[in-house]
Amino acid sequence: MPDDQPPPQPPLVTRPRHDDGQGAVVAERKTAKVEPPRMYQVVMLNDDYTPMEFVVLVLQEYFKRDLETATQIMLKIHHDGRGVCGVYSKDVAATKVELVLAAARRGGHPLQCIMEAA
Ligand code: TYC
Repeated sequence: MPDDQPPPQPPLVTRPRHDDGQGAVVAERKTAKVEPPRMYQVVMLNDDYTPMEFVVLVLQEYFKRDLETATQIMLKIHHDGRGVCGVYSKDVAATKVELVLAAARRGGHPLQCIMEAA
């Protein structure tokens, strides 16, 4: 299903109901199935220039990680090339990416951050 589309409506069914003696027919819609919202992981990418301390600060500030967890995530990114900072609804993930990129720009670092469907 494309991402921004509302979920498809179930078909309208018409069936006779409450015979009121006048031949009334009531159209009803079966209860729509509600899907849980899609979630998105915010992924940070490694580079050779952004200081490790800056990445740890970003993980603490924008992803609410404690120092130890932030350090582990930073080292994972450093070694594997990428790492998940957190998983959020679409709007929250997009905002986090913007905030991280803005902070990196302000600091003059090439840090890259993306979001991916979880
Ligand atoms: N590789 C960087 C360094 O050695 C550290 C780093 C970690 C950069 C994670 C980006 O997302 C990143 N200074």
